[in-house]
Amino acid sequence: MKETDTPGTCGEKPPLEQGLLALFRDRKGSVISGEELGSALKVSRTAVWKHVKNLLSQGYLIESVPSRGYRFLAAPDVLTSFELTSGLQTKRIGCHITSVRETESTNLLAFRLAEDSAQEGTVVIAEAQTAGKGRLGRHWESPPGVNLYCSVILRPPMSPVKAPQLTFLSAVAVARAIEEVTRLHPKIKWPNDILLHGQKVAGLLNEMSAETDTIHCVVLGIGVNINMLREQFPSDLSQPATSLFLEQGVSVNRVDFARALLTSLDVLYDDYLCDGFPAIREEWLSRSTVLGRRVRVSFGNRETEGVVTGVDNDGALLLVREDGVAERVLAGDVTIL
Ligand code: BT5
Repeated sequence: MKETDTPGTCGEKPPLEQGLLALFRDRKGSVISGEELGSALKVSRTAVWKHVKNLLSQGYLIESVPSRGYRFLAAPDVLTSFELTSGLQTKRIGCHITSVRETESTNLLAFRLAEDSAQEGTVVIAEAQTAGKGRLGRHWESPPGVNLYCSVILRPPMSPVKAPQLTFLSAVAVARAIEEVTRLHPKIKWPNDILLHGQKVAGLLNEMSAETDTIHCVVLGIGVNINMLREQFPSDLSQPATSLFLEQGVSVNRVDFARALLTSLDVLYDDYLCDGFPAIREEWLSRSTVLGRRVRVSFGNRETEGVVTGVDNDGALLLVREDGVAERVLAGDVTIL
């Protein structure tokens, strides 16, 4: 795995600190003497102590055991590429991680990297967004240090008409990650909301750069409310919202969540490239809040109502209206009636 923390970023670590952390990780829980650490890193014991102090000031918990050495206890819950890549075993997703303290929108930054020929699987993660994007020019509230804001660059060898299928893939990946890290059971609301007890906990914004038959890149934008507090939500949300913390009453380690998400995206994307959309659609439908329900879909000043019978290969919602006419809806906001 490669990692970068671009300038003005979180956790840009000098090689010595990285080396120290790697040694601590290998022997987590045991005491390692300053002498052993120093000779492994080819520096003096005083230099080891100086770097341990630096790590302590960054929030790492390292115990000094008198006349024996140091014991690594825990890493801080910060989304640095260094923390995210340690222990991440994926084929494509996270092959390169850029983590920044703050950016306008991780999707924008990911597009810039993609134009600069970033590899498939490159991930951009920010601790905060100053202009987080929702769909149709809407805003995504992105306070620092509590949530996950990430964008993943894909370059699937397929026609652009299939790109909406990747929104379904990312919805299933988020749902699986939530189930892995918490005891909660999320539901998916077409097209891009993840709900807990009917309230929005995550949103997806997938964007693409393509020509007629070729995808240059797809950017999967994923925002998950992890430890966000009630008072951090704006009062004018279009639908009720929540966070994992608010639903389970216990905070969630964001690094663990991010690793679980990147891993589930990796597995699903690999399956998708081999076997196509059917299995993802099945899982999506089994987690859907709308299947079999009467809904209203609005798009601009157009509205339609009907009972949901499924989704098709283009990601369109299939409805049967009250007059028995079947409809295919490609975009819009759903209200369950
Ligand atoms: C979405 O749009 O749900 C897509 C959100 C995608 C955010 C991620 S974060 C990483 C990546 N980088 C970006 O810049 N974006 C992506 P939409 O369905 O249009 O929902 C937007 C609406 O949700 C807003 O108009 C608000 O009413 C509400 N909202 C805003 N912030 C929210 C939050 N943190 N949690 C829940 N609801 C929110």
